[in-house]
Amino acid sequence: MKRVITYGTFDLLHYGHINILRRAKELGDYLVVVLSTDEFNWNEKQKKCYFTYEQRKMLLEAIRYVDLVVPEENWEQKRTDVHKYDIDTFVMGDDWVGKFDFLKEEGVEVVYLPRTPEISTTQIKKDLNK
Ligand code: C2G
Repeated sequence: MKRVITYGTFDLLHYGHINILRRAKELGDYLVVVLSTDEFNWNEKQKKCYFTYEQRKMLLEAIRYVDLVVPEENWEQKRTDVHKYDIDTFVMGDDWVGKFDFLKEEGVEVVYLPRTPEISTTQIKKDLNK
């Protein structure tokens, strides 16, 4: 049973998010999504989410590729999360390339996948505000 983990805000869920979740799940049998809490988003990523944590969690749990959704509360928890959830592979979009290579020291495969072009939550908000 190969276990995969990924992190994110996943606000205004869109096909770019689905693409990374689908590809992440293809790398194993079980996918853990660590979802940024509203506080973490605001304090650490200056992101004001349209949907609350509970709403974003419910949306993710409805996706066939996702097996478990748990909260992301700080930048440091990745090092312990990979042991807590017995993870084999860590996956992020390549906008994060290199940022999490330290997880290899924890015996985890680190994979950065190409982002889906032309779609982002920020772009959706901009387009809707026109
Ligand atoms: N993503 C993608 N293609 C897009 C948009 C997003 O592949 N067009 C990927 C991102 O690379 C990321 C995931 O979808 O792997 C979630 O993106 P965000 O919700 O923007 O997450 P982010 O703010 O990058 O949070 O500790 C890590 C952070 O929590 C990551």
